[in-house]
Formats: sequence, structure tokens, C-alpha cells
Amino acid sequence: MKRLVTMQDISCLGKCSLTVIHPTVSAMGVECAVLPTALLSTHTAFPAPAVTDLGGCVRPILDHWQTIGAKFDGILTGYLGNEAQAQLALELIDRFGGGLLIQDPAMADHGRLYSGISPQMVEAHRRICERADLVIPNLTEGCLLAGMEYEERTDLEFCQQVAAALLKTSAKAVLLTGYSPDPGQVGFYYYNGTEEFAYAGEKHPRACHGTGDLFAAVVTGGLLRGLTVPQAGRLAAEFIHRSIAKTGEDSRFGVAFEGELGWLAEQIRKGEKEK
Ligand code: PXL
Repeated sequence: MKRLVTMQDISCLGKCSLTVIHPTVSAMGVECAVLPTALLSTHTAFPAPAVTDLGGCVRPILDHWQTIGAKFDGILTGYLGNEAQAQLALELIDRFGGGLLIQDPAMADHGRLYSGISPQMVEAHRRICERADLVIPNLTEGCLLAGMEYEERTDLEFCQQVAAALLKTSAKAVLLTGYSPDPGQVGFYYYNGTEEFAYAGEKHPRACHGTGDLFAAVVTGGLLRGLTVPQAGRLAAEFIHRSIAKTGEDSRFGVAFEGELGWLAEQIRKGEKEK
């Protein structure tokens, strides 16, 4: 079984980051070790969460892992609350990299940095982006990393511009979320300098919190199970679409993905059989 380690926060209530990545990646038949960076009472879209920084725990964990000879087939970095945590993510990469390195630069959406995220985090995420095999930003994060002005656009041409700028500045390959050729559709745009791939499926009228984390989880799990980026992206988009359809009224608590984990596992099993 492939082994991933993912570094991001634990939000105790309001499904996102580790509480969605771990179960999703596990359902895909990939072992998921965790490196928590902070403990929050809720994610930061709720007002005034209680935050405990766990940055001080990271280095002793890495030291211990080194003494037991731990190895990882992949690393997924996600939400990082401050520059010190981003520095620790680079240390994780230095000490345990070599496999697949995926970055979800979770720091902003809808043209704005998340509450509590300083503008310095853009440069901090850029340093991780330079190392990553694949970066999975939304359009806001893509613009920030590429140093482009954010525009309220989701069309193909804009996605192509953002991805090309990102490849010029820091990334090797980019999977942009939020590509939406018309209001009834949403998907992703992938570019690695030679290949491009755009996908848009039916869009739910409701936006839910935590969908970016679910997308990164399924893409990462899919790649570690041998899917291509376009295949993994499509699987992620379909999984999220199915999950949002089951989600109750208050979408701040996250997406009801739990009931779709069986379907996700089945897709992986089917893919294995067809090989
Ligand atoms: O879903 C991204 C995310 C992860 N972790 C925390 C967040 C957010 C987005 O708001 O606040 C703590």
C-alpha cells in the first residue's frame, strides 16, 4: 500500500483539511500519515476560532520519524497558518521528499486571503510551489502565486493565462480548480507545459466549504493509485458533485462526503480490474 503524509491543520468542527483528507485518501486504499500544524476549534470561515499552533511539535515528530527510517511515497501540503509552518513544510520535503510532492496552497478564495492569513504567506507558499510536482490552486490562489491581478473570471482563456504565468514563475504542473465556462458548469484546468486538459461538469448552485480539500485529497489518492492527473481530476469532480448533492443547508459545516466514500473506493477497485 502506498503511504502519503499530509501536512495541514486539524479543524475540530467544520469539515476541512485533515478531517476530510485522511478519510478520503484512506478510502482510496492509500495509507495517510498526518503532520498537524495547528488545532482550531473550527475553520476560519466561522468567526474567532480558538487556535493552538502545533508548529513546535513538528520537528520532534520529523526527528523521530527519521530514527525509525520512515519513508513516504508522497507528500501533500495544505493549509498552513503562518510562515514558520511553511518553513517546517520545506523541512518535511527536505527530509522525507523524493516521492510525489503535491501542494494545495490553501490560503485564499473569491479574490481574498482567508481570515488570519498574512500577505507574506503568498511568498511562503511560492517556495513550496517551486518544489512541487503538482500544485492545485483555485483561481484566486493561482493569481496570487503567479503575481497576477485577480479578475472575476472563470473562463478557459483566463485559466490558460494563470496556469502559463504560474509555470513561468514557480510551478512544474498546475491543476487549477474553479474553471467554469458557464454558470451551470464547474471543473478544472490542467497544464504542465506541454499537455493541457480542461473539464467541466454540472455545477451545484450551492458552494460548500472544504471542497478544495476534498479535491486535493482525491487527486492525490488517485495519482498514488496510478491514475493520470485528468483521470484523478474527473474522479474528484464527480465525487464532490455527488457529495454536495447530499449536503444539508448549512454548508459552513462542510460537505457530506462520508456516504460517497464507498462509491469512491468502488471506482478505484473498478479501475484496478480494468488494468
Ligand atoms: O479549506 C481550507 C481551510 C483549511 N483549514 C483552515 C481553513 C480553511 C479555509 O478557510 O480556515 C483552518
